[in-house]
Amino acid sequence: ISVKYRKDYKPSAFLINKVSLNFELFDDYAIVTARMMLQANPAAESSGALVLDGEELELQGIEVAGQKLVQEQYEVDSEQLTIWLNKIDGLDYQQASFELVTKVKIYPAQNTSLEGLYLSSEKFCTQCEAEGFRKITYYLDRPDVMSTFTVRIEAEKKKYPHLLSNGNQIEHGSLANGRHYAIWQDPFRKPSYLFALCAGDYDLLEDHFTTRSGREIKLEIYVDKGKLEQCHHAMESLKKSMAWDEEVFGLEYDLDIYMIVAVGDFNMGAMENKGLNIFNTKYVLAHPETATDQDFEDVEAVIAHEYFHNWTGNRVTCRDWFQLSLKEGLTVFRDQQFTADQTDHAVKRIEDVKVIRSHQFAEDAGPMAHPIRPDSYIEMNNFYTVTVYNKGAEVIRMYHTLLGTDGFRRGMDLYFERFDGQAVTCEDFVSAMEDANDYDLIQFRRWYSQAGTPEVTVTSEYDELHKKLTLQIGQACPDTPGQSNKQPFHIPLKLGLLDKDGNDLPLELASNKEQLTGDILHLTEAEQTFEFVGVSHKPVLSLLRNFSAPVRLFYDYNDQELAFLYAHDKDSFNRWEAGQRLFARVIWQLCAEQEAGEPMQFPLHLVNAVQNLLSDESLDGRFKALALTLPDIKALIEEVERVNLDHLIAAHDFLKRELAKQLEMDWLVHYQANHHVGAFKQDKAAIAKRAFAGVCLSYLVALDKPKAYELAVSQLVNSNNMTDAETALQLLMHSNYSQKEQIADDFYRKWQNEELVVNKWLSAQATDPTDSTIERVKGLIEHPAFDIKNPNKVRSVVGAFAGSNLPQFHRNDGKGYVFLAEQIKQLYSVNPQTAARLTGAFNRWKKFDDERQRLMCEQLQGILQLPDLSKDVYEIASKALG
Ligand code: B3K
Ligand code: ZN
Repeated sequence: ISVKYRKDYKPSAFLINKVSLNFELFDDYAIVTARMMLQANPAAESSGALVLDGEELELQGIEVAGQKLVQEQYEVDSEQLTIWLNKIDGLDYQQASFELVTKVKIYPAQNTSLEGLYLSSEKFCTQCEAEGFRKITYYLDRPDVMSTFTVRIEAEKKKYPHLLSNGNQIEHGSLANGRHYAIWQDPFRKPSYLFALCAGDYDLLEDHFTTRSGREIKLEIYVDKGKLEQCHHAMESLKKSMAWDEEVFGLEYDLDIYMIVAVGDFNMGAMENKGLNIFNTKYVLAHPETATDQDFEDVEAVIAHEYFHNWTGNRVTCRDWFQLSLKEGLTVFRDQQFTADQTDHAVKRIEDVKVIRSHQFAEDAGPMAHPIRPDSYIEMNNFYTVTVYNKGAEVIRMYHTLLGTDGFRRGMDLYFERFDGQAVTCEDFVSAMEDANDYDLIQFRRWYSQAGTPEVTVTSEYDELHKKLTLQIGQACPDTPGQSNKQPFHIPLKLGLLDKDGNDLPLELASNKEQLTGDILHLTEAEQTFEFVGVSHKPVLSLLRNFSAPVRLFYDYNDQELAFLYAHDKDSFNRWEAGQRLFARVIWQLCAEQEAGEPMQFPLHLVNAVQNLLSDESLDGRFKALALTLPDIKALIEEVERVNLDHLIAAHDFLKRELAKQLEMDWLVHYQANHHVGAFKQDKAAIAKRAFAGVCLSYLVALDKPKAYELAVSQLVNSNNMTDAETALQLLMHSNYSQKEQIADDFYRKWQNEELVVNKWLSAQATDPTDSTIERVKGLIEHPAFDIKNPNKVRSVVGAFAGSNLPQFHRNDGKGYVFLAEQIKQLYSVNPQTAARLTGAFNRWKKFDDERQRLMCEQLQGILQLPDLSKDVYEIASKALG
């Protein structure tokens, strides 16, 4: 098992100027012939050996410069093909380009890893990022080797009427034996990871988009037969994304055609292959009867994300995989801004921060902690992480905060001007931002090199006499594997000082005025003192507004201040945040009471705070839904060194139930006012009402009363949309409702032919926190709806159980851990990537009590003993054990 290091980067010894691929597809195998023009790289040391990547390929022949190679001229092992160029007569590879032709045989029908070329419900498709192209043909499979591709595909016409690849189709025709072919040419140079091929019999939705310079682009979405009705939202989302990128970033689409193919078996969400995106069906198909409002938003966001990659990722790509955040952090930021523009900025911000707090903070504090630009990896696929993606997006957001919208745009413009058509580094991006704005980002660069979540501690002192407010602010970043003694970060801390009516007081520093720009305080040192003058009276502090940096903020708020911010802060994010802090405080207090052997006491001051928010007519329903939802247990776990999980869960449940009881009438009134029966609408107002009604219903169901169950059952049975149906299904499945088995059976019977809905059914059961779930989940694995080869199914059952069912996964008897390990064992050789994701559920074992730690480590050790363990799972399990 070998480790790859960022510091070892060397330019490729050879370049590929152009490549033509010929695919002869058959049901049980494929022949791939690759013809490429190679050239020694003038920027690299020359060598007589041409080393190509290739895995799981049956080599059938090699020719160099027209000569068939014989055995002494090359060497093949399980990962590489080495050609001894200096043993080829008359070849002056240092002076002139030369042609290489290879022919290989591969077996797509047997490829369960879903990487390379594989079959998914009788249709061929590919997934090449990060290093899957080497499972298709011998190649220099690295992102800094860019080439133009011509692709010929031939297959049986009846079974595979559509033959697709990147770029434009330049030719097609019929062949003997019922076969046909198509030839595609992509005029843009690209790395192999952006290559794609699809072949099958699909339904096709066609549309077009006119760019602002007047070019007409063909838009095509290919889906499984019978799913056309579920594609319209994806198409609308694509057009919106195209328009948004022109408007906000001045970026136009470059080819004449943009295709999306939806497949049911896919390891992740989607893939941005040039001109031919391949998507998980989950992020294409959406119809109100089968998809929730959240699904609609997710489809729109992923369509946008992949579309935005055309510039941030494809036109300008990564030099090496350590630079992944160059394209991913930036593209996530872009899709977040897009979604905010389509929906609501505050709501979107809160949702994004929830992901950071529940998942990224955990990763950053655990055994897999890595900077957004990692320094090393064993398996690159393990580094498509919330850190690289979501913390990466937070880092991009900080440029936006520091430089402003216009400054950020200037930086982006310069980035494209300098690097279009190239494979570059994060450093290149920073320097474009820096140069376009004449702004010093020396210290800011530490966000790329240091892992861990910075902790910012604030204390304040108000001087009534001189109308001065002094803030003492410290920052520190915990050690992470392989990194200690971190340097201070440049942290933009957005803040407000609220007067007693909730208005923002003007901000002015007594000295060092450059440390404050607008409402952004620049933290740059381990300890700093900021003196604000002209502060007319003692303010309430609103700190880290809009979550202006991915840090943990410590400030000793009291309950009154939090309630005040919850009611008045002009920064909606911090309004939500104040509520979360208020709830969290209560939960930790309830834990302390249990620790002390005392009964839990509900603090009545919460009733008023919640009631005020509940009835605030000026607030958006989605915001209210978020502000009334208790903090996620996963995020709470990250607030403490070690957790007594049983107490935490009991406290969380207790608070939910008490709030439900104390405000029973309010929940009911608001539920009835917002739950809509009648014709389905999906405008902003209707979506907001559904979200708000859903949270009200969740409190009602927490009462554990027949009347409340009746409401949920009636919502489920009478709903004409999946948002209401899924909310009710989950609430019932997670409750003590006596007839939930019946509910589950009816739901399945109704939706058994809609795979994506069946997945909701699976995960609603897998996340049931009650005791019988473990047995039920074992049953689900045997259910005909389950298929271990399908990652969506695995995520819906095993992923949901281990990731979102804390009470049952962390059962005292260890059965939850045994179950997960058992599934990893079944999966690691079938699909290493998905198995590795599941293994990550053990990463936070150090947070728990001794007995749970022991039980989790036992399973991790067992996993490490598995024969022929994939390096994907090995990396996660071995790092977890440290
Ligand atoms: N770039 C792909 C992710 C590829 C993951 C490879 N294991 C999707 C995306 O981020 O848009
Ligand atoms: Zn991406």
